[in-house]
Amino acid sequence: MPKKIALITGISGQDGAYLAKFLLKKNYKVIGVERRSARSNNWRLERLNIANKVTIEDIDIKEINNLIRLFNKYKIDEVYNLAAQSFVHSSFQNPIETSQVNAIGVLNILEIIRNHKSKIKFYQASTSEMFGKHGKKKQDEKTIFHPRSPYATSKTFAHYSVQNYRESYNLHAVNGILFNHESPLRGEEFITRKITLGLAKIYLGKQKILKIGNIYSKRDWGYAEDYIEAMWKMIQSKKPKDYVIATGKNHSVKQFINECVKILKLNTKWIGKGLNEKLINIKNNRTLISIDKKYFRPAEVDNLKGNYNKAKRELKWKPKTSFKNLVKMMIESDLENVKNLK
Ligand code: NAP
Ligand code: G4F
Repeated sequence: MPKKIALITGISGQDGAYLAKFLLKKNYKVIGVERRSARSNNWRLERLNIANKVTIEDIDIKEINNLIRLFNKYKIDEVYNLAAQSFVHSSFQNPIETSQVNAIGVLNILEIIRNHKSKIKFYQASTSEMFGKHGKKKQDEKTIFHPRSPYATSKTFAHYSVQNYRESYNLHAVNGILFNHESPLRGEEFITRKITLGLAKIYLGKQKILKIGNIYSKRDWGYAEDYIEAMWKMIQSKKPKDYVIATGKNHSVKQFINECVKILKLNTKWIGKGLNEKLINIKNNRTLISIDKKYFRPAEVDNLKGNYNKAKRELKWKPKTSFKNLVKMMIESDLENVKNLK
């Protein structure tokens, strides 16, 4: 039987790299879409030892003509659209670029699939950020969206576009509403990795202080590799539907820091309030973490916690990695990274 062909946009990102590894194991031929850049950004594929096992095509998903040529070049079975300007903070500074990629980029691909003769399955990387100011204890597929950033509004446009193409043109298109998922391959700008890398550097004497924003916002943090399996299961199901993927538990940024401190066995305490709150080293009174206004967002999503019951029931999916193990895995990986820094 010929190999199934999967197209992953955003293959150089955290999820793209893990998904490529997962699909290669399942014997897919993997085509990866990457934006051309002066420096190679394939470090994640290299870390996973799969850089030479995937075919890379240099394409920006904002450019429909190049995408059309790509879909004519390969007989694609499944598309996983993970490409995005995925950093919420940046989306406030670059709302138009964010929307061109996250909203119009998705429409470009949906249009191509609609016009294609063969049945191509489509997965869209939707997000819990769409829930925003939700007012619910837990969020599920029926929770009303209240997006709070240009990132979230652009993703909400894409989410509804997927539903609309499914209903209008019978596309096999699904939205995975994934809550935050992290790993040692997470980008350094996101808070979990910023903390694990920052504290690893402080622990090993390579940095003095870490400055961050709102430590009281809460996220439902899961492990990226667990969530990749859910993407694949979603696209395999006979009837295309949307699913929430989460752990059902959440923690604040402060709790994430406290867990790291525990693993590193640092003797610390929090002092002060508001912008003056800081984490200090009890031994020498030195500040390890302080608050900087510049990392606050014009509008915050205070609290996210997902209800993944539908995925559990229909896809037989559930998260495997606990919060504690996730933090441990990330801090241990960053201690190694920092030790190897030149
Ligand atoms: P990520 O590490 O930031 O990866 C995003 C990828 O998109 C990168 O490879 C980036 O390429 C690529 N990209 C950006 N703009 C592009 C463009 N115009 N054309 C082609 N490629 C482009 O994000 P991630 O954490 O793996 O997340 C994957 C997807 O899931 C994203 O759509 C994100 O919004 C969504 N999501 C993530 C989470 C999470 O917690 N991780 C949760 C819910 C949803 P460069 O390397 O060139 O920048
Ligand atoms: O790690 P974050 O930047 O992730 P955020 O904004 O929740 O978005 C991530 O998860 C979404 C799923 O819900 C994805 F769709 C999206 O692509 C991305 O992967 O921030 C998490 C929280 C926020 O409340 C932020 O205000 O941490 C708070 N935070 C506090 N100090 C900080 C900082 N975030 C960052 N990045 N940097 C800080 O210094």
